[in-house]
Amino acid sequence: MGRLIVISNRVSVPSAAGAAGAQGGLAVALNSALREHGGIWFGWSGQETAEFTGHLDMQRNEDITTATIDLEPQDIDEYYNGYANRTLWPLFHYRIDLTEYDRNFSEGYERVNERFAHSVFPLIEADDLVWVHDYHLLPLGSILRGKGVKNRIGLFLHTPWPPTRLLASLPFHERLVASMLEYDVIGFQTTEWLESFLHYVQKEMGLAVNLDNSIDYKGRRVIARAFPIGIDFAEFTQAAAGEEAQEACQRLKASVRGRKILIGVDRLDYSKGLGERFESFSRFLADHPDMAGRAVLLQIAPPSRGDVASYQQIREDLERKTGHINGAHADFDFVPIRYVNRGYPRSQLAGFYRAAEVGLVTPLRDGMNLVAKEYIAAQDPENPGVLILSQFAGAAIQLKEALLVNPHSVEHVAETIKRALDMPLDERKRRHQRLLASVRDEDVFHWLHQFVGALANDERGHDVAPA
Ligand code: ADQ
Repeated sequence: MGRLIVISNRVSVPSAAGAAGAQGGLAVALNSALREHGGIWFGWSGQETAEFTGHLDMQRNEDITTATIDLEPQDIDEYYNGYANRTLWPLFHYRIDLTEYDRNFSEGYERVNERFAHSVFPLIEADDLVWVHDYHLLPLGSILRGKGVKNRIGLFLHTPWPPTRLLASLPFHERLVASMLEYDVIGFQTTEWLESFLHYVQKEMGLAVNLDNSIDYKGRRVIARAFPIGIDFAEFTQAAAGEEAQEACQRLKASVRGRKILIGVDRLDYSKGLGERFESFSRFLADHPDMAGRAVLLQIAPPSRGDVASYQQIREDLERKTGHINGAHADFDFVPIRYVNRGYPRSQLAGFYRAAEVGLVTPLRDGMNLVAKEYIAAQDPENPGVLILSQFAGAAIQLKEALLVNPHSVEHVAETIKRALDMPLDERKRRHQRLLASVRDEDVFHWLHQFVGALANDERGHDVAPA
């Protein structure tokens, strides 16, 4: 099998991103993938340049070779802050109210995808498997095909795939999806997103879907499948057992002086349901006066995409809400919500998870959600905490023994917090055991092998005769 050429919007090696904060799940997973396979990780450096030259900055860092390009300010505005984060991200998270349709955005998106293709093209050798990631780069495969790339090219989408009727509101949606059919493999986090995609292909494009979920299109066969992403379980459990984690766990526990801890860890994003979560916690405190002063919510939320107005808005909303709730429930020696806008090293994060009796993972919509899996991996199996998980996170399909909630229902979440805090040890252990098995068995390497296996498999993906 050839090398892997991984292509994603940003490139983030551990030493550079490390404790620095908003290191997304994608970064964590891809580092593990490249270490195992060798190859190159290509993407945007995060830097701007006055004029795009296509110059590649190649570096080798902790066994991983990266190649990055700089983009022009207009590219960053229109492609990254624009089409990716003001059009596709909200649309793919069912937030049509926040979705902006701007012709400059879509032109910038096309242009930057062209620029990515132009720069990565010389790096691709005959046997390489090309693996494109996420909503920033949906048309990249078809642009590479236009340049004559015959390699196997796969796409993995980390976000949900929206229902057909929502996607149909996107101008030129047909062109975007048709370009995706130039991949050999298209991977989704769950069968729910996969089914939405297949529905679109059938209803909007009039294409037939074969029994194995492959689609024959213009003489090629593309396979669409669900590949649920996982965490680096071994690394994470090791981090959780380490000294730094234990110290973080003890420090957090000491700081709450015997109170119960609920934890939330999310990028500051409107899709994560933070406002609803804070309100649910407030409702829980109001409904259970006996719990007043006895439970603390630690919400860690490093800011992301701060150049986009909806992210500035959610940040302001949450600050206001935190102040309001703390004002209503605080006492001279107690603040119910600790709201922290910074990143932590993974070992400390693991310690915080372990200290918490309840993990609150309540996104309104999420492709998968790795925090839910990290919370489970970090628990003490002899005295585990309880995971409260949104039914709208992709992870809910695998983590059925969590307490599944509707994050929009403040009452339901509030009641579920009570139930979690009251749950007897034997039930907590029983649920945790099953959750742990799933997080352990379907880890990031499982995901990697499944996807790369499907991508490398010529038998299932070979070209077919034009219809
Ligand atoms: P994200 O939306 O970023 O990822 P998630 O899967 O929860 O969401 O991953 C977040 C990662 O960032 C976790 O590994 C978490 O530990 C880390 N993190 C968050 N806050 C942190 C902090 N303050 N300090 C340090 N680390 C922090 C996207 C999709 C998800 C999908 C992933 C992977 O939106 O649905 O699960 O990609 O495919």
